[in-house]
Amino acid sequence: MKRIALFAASAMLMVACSGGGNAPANQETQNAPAEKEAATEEKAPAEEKTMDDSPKTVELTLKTTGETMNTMAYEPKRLSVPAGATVKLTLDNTASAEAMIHNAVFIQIGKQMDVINAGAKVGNEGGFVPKDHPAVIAATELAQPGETVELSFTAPEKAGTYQYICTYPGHKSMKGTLIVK
Ligand SMILES: [Cu+2]
Repeated sequence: MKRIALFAASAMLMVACSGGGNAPANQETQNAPAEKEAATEEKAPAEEKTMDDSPKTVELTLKTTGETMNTMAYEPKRLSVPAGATVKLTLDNTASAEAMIHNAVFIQIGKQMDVINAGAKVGNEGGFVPKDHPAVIAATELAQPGETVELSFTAPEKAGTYQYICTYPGHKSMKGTLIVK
């Protein structure tokens, strides 16, 4: 009880010193609108997203690493792009071993073997890519060891999980996940 009484006394002193307590009152009214603004700002990005029709462009580099069938892999194994974005992809084949010929084929999830089997029928001249296959979104040319190839494509409009795979014969262990947001 004594503490409360002391506190009240000192509060009254502060009010007296600051000339009627105007300063603290002003601070409170200034703070309140700022908080409201912050709350509105949080909602703004979602609105911008739906209102912004200008297509986004993202530039990505995908490397292929490893010198053997056992170690060959994509780096990174996960890519993320905005839905509907223009994707400018550079596929950098860092290998030097002869058998390390790779591509990157973006596909609907779960269709890896369908696309690989259809690609095998297309053969080397077609880069082992069945371009008209319904599960194929986009595909690079084959990148020879040490070579870099480029691909520009439009990301799916539908957010979700997709895949990228290498359709060169025997390379089914090469796969990555494409996240469309
Ligand atoms: Cu490959």
